Amino acid sequence: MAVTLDQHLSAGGIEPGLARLLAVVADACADISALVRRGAAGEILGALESENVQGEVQKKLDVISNDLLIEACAKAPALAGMASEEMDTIHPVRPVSAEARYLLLFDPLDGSSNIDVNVSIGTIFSVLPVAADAPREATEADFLQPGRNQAAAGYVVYGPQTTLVFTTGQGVSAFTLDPKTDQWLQVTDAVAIPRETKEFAINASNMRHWAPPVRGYIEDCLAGETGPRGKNFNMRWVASMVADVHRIVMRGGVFLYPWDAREPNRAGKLRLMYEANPMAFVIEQAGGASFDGFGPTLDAKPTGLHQRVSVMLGSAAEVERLQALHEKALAPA
Ligand code: P6P
Repeated sequence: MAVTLDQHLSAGGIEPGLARLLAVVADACADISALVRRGAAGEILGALESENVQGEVQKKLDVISNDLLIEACAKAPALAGMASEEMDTIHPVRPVSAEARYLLLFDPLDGSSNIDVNVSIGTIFSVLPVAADAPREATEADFLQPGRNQAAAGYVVYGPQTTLVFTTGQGVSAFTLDPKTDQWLQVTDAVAIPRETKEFAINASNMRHWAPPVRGYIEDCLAGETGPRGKNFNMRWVASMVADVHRIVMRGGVFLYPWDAREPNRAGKLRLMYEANPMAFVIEQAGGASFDGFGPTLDAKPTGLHQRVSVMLGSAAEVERLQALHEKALAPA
């Protein structure tokens, strides 16, 4: 009989308030999975008139998923506040419990442009500790911590299977949702990303806009076995970060959404606090690496809740090669 998520969370080694919070997040994601699976039958596809703080048109399921997570997690005693891609400002939990220890950040439905065309999407979440003088009502400043501080992070991918992958800093575990019982059943508690790979994930239509280190790296991969890499590469791009990262978590690879010249004043497309940081924590805990063009993603010092960042993550050997190319480009001539 497979280990259930509840058994895994109560087996010890995870602070009880955090374990309870993770169980609440997982239950909310099981509800989101049921909604996603219904699709058009549930009259929940399509876009709203509204835009989120990113200026992106909101899908009905974006807002439904966001509200579902807020409502479910507000009841978790360990929570002092929440932040979401879909909300301009933080959502303090009121009244704050004496047991409040954590802040929860999430992208409730990442890849939502894929919803209406039935391609995998996902939820990404990050758990940060509250400041030492807690419990008190959370402020936005409490959230602006480097990803290295995370107490937990993970994602749920709503694909052919619904799979939860998360870490609390002691390795990475994966669970699959059994739709018959709504139970999360453990697939592995020791995810390990191969150091080497022959697969990269990037939106190649932006090639002419990339900085030289990224362009050089991809050109070397495309040159194949007769080029500097001495091996042929394969390319994947789902345009749903959760799906692309999950493939890398399960079989290796490298994912890039780097800075590009289309918006030179923007560090990247993806958001640091609730996309890059949680994914970087999972990837590092599974033996991979994550780089933001200047240093490890998890060391980036946040200046804003919705700030964007360049993302290069996955198999360690490839991320190290990208870091070396960036350092060489920055080195004095
Ligand atoms: P593009 C989805 O909108 C997302 O935020 C990530 O999930 C995904 O990796 C990326 O944007 C896709 O961006 O420019 O290829 O559509």
